[in-house]
Amino acid sequence: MPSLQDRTPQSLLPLRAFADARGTLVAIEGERDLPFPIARVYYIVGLSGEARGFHAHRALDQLLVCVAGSCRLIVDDGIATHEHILDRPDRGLHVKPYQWREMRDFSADCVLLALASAAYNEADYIRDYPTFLAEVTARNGR
Ligand code: T46
Repeated sequence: MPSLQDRTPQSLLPLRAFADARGTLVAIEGERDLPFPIARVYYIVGLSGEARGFHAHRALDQLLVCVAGSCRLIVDDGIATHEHILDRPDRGLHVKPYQWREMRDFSADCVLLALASAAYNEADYIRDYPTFLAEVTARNGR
């Protein structure tokens, strides 16, 4: 069985925000603000409204931040599913290995930033839900 901690719904991680009369600067350092190094940055823009994701990663950790606009993130660990609204540039969600994710309900101005722990590797993706469940079940020894 997964540990209790693994099964606890994730809360959004507060990020270091420096606000003054000019605006707000948000700083994120790998291994300081996040429990993993940052090896890759990508962002998703121009969203059509079609949902994205529908996969899990075997080893990748990521922090997802809606730096503009909002979206809904659905995270499924094979046991429970949790929904999160990302709508603040100073809050991020740590999405961990073996968490199936779906992103939906993007606002027209949504910019979704991802900070990832490793370089892009298609072999790290599980894009088939039955395979995801089988691997999670095997990992959990169920
Ligand atoms: C994730 C969610 C939150 C690359 O060539 N390099 C990259 O670093 C990435 C992330 C993607 N790609 C290519 C692979 C595909 O041909 O970009 C194309 C679109 O990727 P994908 O369909 O995987 O996009 P999403 O939005 O479904 O998923 C992405 C990330 O891939 C994924 O790791 O967790 O955002």
